[in-house]
Amino acid sequence: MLKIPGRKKPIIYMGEAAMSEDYNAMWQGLGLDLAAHDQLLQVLGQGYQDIFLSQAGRPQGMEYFNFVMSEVHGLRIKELIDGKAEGHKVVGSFCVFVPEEIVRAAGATLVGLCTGADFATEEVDKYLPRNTCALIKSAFGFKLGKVCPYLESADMIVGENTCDGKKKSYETLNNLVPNLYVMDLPQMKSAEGKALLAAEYERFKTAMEELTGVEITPERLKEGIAIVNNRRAAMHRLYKLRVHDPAPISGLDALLINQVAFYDDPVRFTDSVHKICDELEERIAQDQGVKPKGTPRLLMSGCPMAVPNWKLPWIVESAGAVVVGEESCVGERGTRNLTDDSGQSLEDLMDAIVERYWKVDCAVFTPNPERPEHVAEMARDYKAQGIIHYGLQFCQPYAMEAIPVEHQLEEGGLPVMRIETDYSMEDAEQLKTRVEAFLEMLA
Ligand code: BJ8
Repeated sequence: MLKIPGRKKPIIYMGEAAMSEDYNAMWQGLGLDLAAHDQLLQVLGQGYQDIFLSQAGRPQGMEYFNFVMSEVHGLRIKELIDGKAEGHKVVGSFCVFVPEEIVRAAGATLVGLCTGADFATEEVDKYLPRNTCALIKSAFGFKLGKVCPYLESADMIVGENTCDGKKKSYETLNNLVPNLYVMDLPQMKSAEGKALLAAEYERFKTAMEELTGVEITPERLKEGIAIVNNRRAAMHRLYKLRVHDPAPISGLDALLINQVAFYDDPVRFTDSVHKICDELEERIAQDQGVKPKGTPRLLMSGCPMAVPNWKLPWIVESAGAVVVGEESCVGERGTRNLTDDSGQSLEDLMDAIVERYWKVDCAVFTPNPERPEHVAEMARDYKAQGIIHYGLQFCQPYAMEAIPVEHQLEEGGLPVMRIETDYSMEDAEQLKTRVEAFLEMLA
């Protein structure tokens, strides 16, 4: 077991946390199936040990993120529940289009909902067609299997109309949860589309005020914007440090930090990101890296990777490469651009929020020319030698977009490997072979 300096209690990883009695009453109170939940935590704990803790040369600052992961179903949930007792509502989301600035302005907390692992698959098959992407199935699996304390703590669950799979599955989810709020989103970046986004954010603001009983004033909205912007700025600092060769942090650890951003307290998280950045700057000054200089550098692009979806970066980095950036909603697509906080009126600040989210280049938009440009820009900035386009099986938007993205990037001299996979480990060996062949081609 690891120990955080100055912390009396040793870190207990997810699997061991399940064995402790500390949180059982809390989990039971949330309606979790304790046996299934213990089983989930054991598997996740083991995966975490094997994938993350086995890495050599990790920065010291990762201990904080180890700790958050060790308590992601424990202490963090307790914090949320304690907050609820003081009147702070919890809002769960499946998409980076849910404007956290507004949630925070209403004194509530936004959390990402579990969508990165298969669970209760037989039950899920009763509700969703087999050819549904793993991310949507996962959300249902965690609900049906009663193993997600975030979902069960949420006072409101926001489902957004993005891809057809999500949009239609929310009709079914609505029968499984008592508190689903559906946010409509545009499909085209037209003036009408922007007006829809603005109207939906306005409707969401009213819904948040009703949920919390808090009036969203310009001052409160500015505060909300500042908290979220600070976290984004910290992530931008981290991303910039990954430009260096040798890479000061592994892609796996950087992905983990991106994932933790969806769960952790944003202010504490921001401080911890800056701390690890200080350490990485020292490493860079001494030309130290997690892998030797000249290690092949890859960019990942495509579908979001939610906790505990670590499969592909793990395969890539085990094959001898380093992932230097994520063009993903759990990565730069989700954090790119700050919200302008210079406005004084509610109207100006709400407009600024719309402007910021309007730039998110998710593949559900048609057309979506910004995305290949962003991928190319990131590949150049991070000095990536190749790009892995990652799509979840049955994800039409990213599968469709992968082909033009690949053509455009390859025309610009950037090699692309397209991978479609799911959350199972069945194709791990095959993926490893393909990744190794891609790396040989880059050499
Ligand atoms: S803004 S990427 S978080 S929608 S993988 S469920 S697209 S079929 S997740 Fe996403 Fe918001 Fe877009 Fe980002 Fe559908 Fe594809 Fe499944 Fe997906």
